[in-house]
This record gives sequence, structure tokens and C-alpha cells, in this order.
Amino acid sequence: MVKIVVRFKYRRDITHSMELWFDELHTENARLGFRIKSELEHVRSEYQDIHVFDTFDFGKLLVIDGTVQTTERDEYIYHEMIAHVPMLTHPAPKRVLIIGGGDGGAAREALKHEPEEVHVVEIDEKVVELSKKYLPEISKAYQDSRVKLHIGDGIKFVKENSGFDVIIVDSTDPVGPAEGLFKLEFYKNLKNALLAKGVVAQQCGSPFYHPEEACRAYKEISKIFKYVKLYLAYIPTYPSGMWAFVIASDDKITMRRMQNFKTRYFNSEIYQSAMVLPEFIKEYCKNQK
Ligand code: AG3
Repeated sequence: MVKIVVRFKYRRDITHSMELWFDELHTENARLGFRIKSELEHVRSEYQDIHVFDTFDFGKLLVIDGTVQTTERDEYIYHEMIAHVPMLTHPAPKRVLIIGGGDGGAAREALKHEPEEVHVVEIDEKVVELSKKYLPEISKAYQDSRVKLHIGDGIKFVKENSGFDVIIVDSTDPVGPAEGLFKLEFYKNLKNALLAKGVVAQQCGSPFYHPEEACRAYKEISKIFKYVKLYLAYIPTYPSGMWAFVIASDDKITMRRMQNFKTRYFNSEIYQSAMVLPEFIKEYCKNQK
């Protein structure tokens, strides 16, 4: 019998004597709750269910299909880590492509490298609209003329466009609507869209709750690129707090330039240490078919 596990369920419950909470279900039996001041917006877009909440401890919170995407308080960790690791692995990134990332956070960080162009391909224009309205610090990248927004399917975009130095895949979870972004076919197209020395980075879930997702991404992308590494960041509002990314290139993965911009989480020591993996992840990836 196949057991269907509802991994992420949106629930806003009124407990604690009329307090309002948003909970993300991490498993059937574990969840993380945010006490909220108010629901600022709830939109059912063509693609997904989107909420923006005003929370007590984390500022504004963007939720897609019941899963926390970003909060004003800790967004810098994810956005710095998804952008600076691949950007500093490239000797001189001029053309950058971000698949997903409609909130603008990854683009904001990519701009710190003085690229010529940053293309953001977001499928859901509602994400962009709500981010511009409620998350100005995250979405301010859109005010920069080097940032070009394309509303459309990232899978299709990489088939039809090329010439990028760095590609950042900032999607929702590896299961569900974003699944296609974790498939071999997509990775092949990513490689074709990259120039020589091109670097790609992608978020690939919680290695604590779902090591199979990170390891699958690692294995699939390894079939296409010569050098591949998983790396981690600590993100308080994501399931388990431990988050995985994968970086891939046909050139050795090493930090090629010095950091000459301000960050709040990332630094050159973290570039190194983030790639040091705990035993359970190594074991899992080794044993996984
Ligand atoms: N994209 C990855 C969010 C994944 C979080 N998963 C979860 N809460 N279950 C973040 C978008 C930020 N630009």
C-alpha cells in the first residue's frame, strides 16, 4: 500500500486564546509556527496559493502553497548563499540568469558582483507583484536597469536562451510544481545555456527531513557537470533549519575572487565550511541508488 504523506500543509489555527498563527507542517507530526499580526494578502494565482503575513518575530512572511519562502528577518541568509557561492566561483560573471526567485532577493545579491545583466525568469507574476508591494528590501533589485524580468516558464527559457556565466535556480521545494527543475533533461539544458566556465547553483531542500531530494539533485547534475558539490546553510525558518544547495560546473569549484561587498551571513570562510558535509548526508548520498 502506498502511504501518501502530506508534507506541507497550510494551516492557520486559532489556538492560544485567539492568537493567530501560521504553521508550516514539516512532517505529519512536526511543525513550525509563526504568531502573526495579520494576513496582509491571500491570492490564488494561476499557479499557486500565496499568502503574505505580518508576523511578530520575523517581519513579513511570504508563503507559497503552505511553505515558507522567505521572511524579512532571515532572508539574507538564503539569498546570500544561493548567489555568492556560485558568483564567486566564476572568474568574472557578466550575464546571470535566475530561474524562479521572483521576490528579487537572489537578484539583489547577484548585483553586488557588478554583472552586466541579471535575467529573472519567474513563472508567477503574482509573486513579483506581492514582493514589490510587501517586501521592498528584497525586491529592490527590480529598480536596477540591469535586472530584466521575464514572466514565463524557466524550463522553456533555458531551452531557448544561452550565453550565461552563472545560473541560479531559486525555486520552491523539489516536490510539486518545481519538480521539473530537478530533472536530468533540465540540467542538460542548463549546461547548454551556460558559457564555458559557467556555474550553476540550485536550492535542493532540507537534507535532514529529505536527504533523498538533495542527493538526487546531486546525482542527476553529476551526470552532466564535471565538478559538483553540495553545500549547506542554516536557515531558521525552513524545515529543520539546515538547508542544502548544489553547485556545479565543468571547471573546478573554488572561490576565484575576493569578496569586496557587504554581507550579513556569507564570508570566505563560510564558502569553504558550507561544503563540509555531516556524516549522515555523505552516507546517504553514497548509498543512494
Ligand atoms: N525558495 C526556496 C524555499 C523553500 C522552502 N521550503 C519550505 N519552507 N518547505 C525560496 C525563495 C526565496 N527567494
